[in-house]
Amino acid sequence: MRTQVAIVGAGPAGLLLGALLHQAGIDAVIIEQRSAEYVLGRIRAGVLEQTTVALLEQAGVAERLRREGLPHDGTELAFDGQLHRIDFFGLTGRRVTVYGQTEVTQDLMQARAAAGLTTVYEAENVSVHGFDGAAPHVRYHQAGRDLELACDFIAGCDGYHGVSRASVPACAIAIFEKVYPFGWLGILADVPPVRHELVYANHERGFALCSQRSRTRSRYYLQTSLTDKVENWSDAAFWDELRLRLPAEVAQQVTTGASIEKSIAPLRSFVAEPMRFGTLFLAGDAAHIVPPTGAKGLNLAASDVGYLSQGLIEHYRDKSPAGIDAYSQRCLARIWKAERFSWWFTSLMHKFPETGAFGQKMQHAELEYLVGSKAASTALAENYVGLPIR
Ligand code: RFL
Ligand code: PHB
Repeated sequence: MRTQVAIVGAGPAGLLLGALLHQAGIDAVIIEQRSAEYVLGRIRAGVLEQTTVALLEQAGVAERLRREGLPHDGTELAFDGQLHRIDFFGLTGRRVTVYGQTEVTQDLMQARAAAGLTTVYEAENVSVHGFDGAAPHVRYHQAGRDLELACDFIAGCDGYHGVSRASVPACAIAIFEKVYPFGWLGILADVPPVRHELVYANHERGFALCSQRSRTRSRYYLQTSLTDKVENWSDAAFWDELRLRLPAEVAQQVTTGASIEKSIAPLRSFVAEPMRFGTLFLAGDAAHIVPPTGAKGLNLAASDVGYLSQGLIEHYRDKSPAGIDAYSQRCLARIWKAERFSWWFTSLMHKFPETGAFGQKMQHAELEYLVGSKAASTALAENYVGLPIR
């Protein structure tokens, strides 16, 4: 088999890249190691920046998002038993849209199937080759056969644990990493959200987040220790702990119910530089991870493939290497700003075992400054709604 762009991984980065290239008449095949059902079963991000929505529009997959996405003009911060609203729209003229990663993935998969584009699911032993020379290709095993996909370019959209970044010689790549001393326990339940907007709570028992997927489906998170296990948390224990970490007026309004999904995710900041190696390009979680506190992971994956599709379109249509040559630098400029914001927001909102009383006073002073100063609130709002794509 031969294609112009071989995409490894059918997460949001790979699927969106495939859709953007298809709109431009560029041929791409996606190779994914899991089944479509497995990919759709992963519950992850829930907040889209306007730039992500614009890319989904450009890819021709925003029809349901326009209908079902919930526009949010702000968010609430909770500390000291009080709620403080950050008015994104008033401060920046921009808003975010609440629409689950599962829905984005489903819309992209459906559009791909309707257009008759090839996605190989359940490919085993996927490996990438020849990206430092003239004959890049992807090898994989399926239904008892060894197969090869020849291509002009490889897009490594295979997430943090993928094969693409791991195939780059260690001497050619620089890794920057910070691991946080806690995780997030998440629960999904078919109950109406407690507030109209998201609530980020700093509490002495640990961070809590009230998020949502729709008017009838809620997503809640609790900061947990790294050694904690999902099995230790009954639904009842989760709801009790959540209510303890929220201001009384919010806690009283929480509607509880049976969980549909419950999982613990570790928190990490991670960047691999550069993001291009010959004809191999890394995009999304394959190149960087942010802690989820700023809701940036999915949005960065989208902006990466926005830049990559532009570069590839310039290569094929205008015969210009400018876009693909600038890819890594353009992505990284935006990524590091989102890394900084996610690290800062994580540091502000969580209980850190090692900071002690002084660290807690600093957090408190910063929270008060943040909600009391228009300049500080604007800096939060501007980063949360998403920095511009240049
Ligand atoms: P994905 O979604 O991980 O998709 C990568 C795809 O590549 C496949 N794959 C391979 N395919 C072929 N060959 C191989 N060798 C392969 N190895 C892997 C995988 O099966 C998968 O289908 O990366 P992508 O597309 O870059 O998208 C990034 C986003 O998914 C990610 O940034 C966010 O979901 C991060 N994230 C969250 N972000 C938020 O903004 N808010 C959240 O609440 C949030 N929760 C999360 C998250 C990420 C998590 N991970 C990675 C463990 C919760 C979790 C648990
Ligand atoms: C989510 O709804 O999953 C979500 C929302 C906001 C975040 C992180 C996760 O900052």
